[in-house]
Amino acid sequence: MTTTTISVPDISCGHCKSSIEGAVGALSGVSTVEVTIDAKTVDVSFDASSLALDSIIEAIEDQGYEVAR
Ligand SMILES: [Cu+2]
Repeated sequence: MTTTTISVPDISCGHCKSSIEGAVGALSGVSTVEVTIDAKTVDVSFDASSLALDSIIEAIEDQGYEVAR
């Protein structure tokens, strides 16, 4: 299992948290996802053999957020 922290500067409220956690959590291969609103980060644990980090980033971007790469 791979754990990574993705920085998403646009995160500002509980709506951001639920939409990002919902989108990333729906990806097959994701074990856990937690958005920390104050830190504007997304902590993700996922199976890197079945899911690429880019796919996680795309899922966040599809929700309308820019990811700091
Ligand atoms: Cu928000």
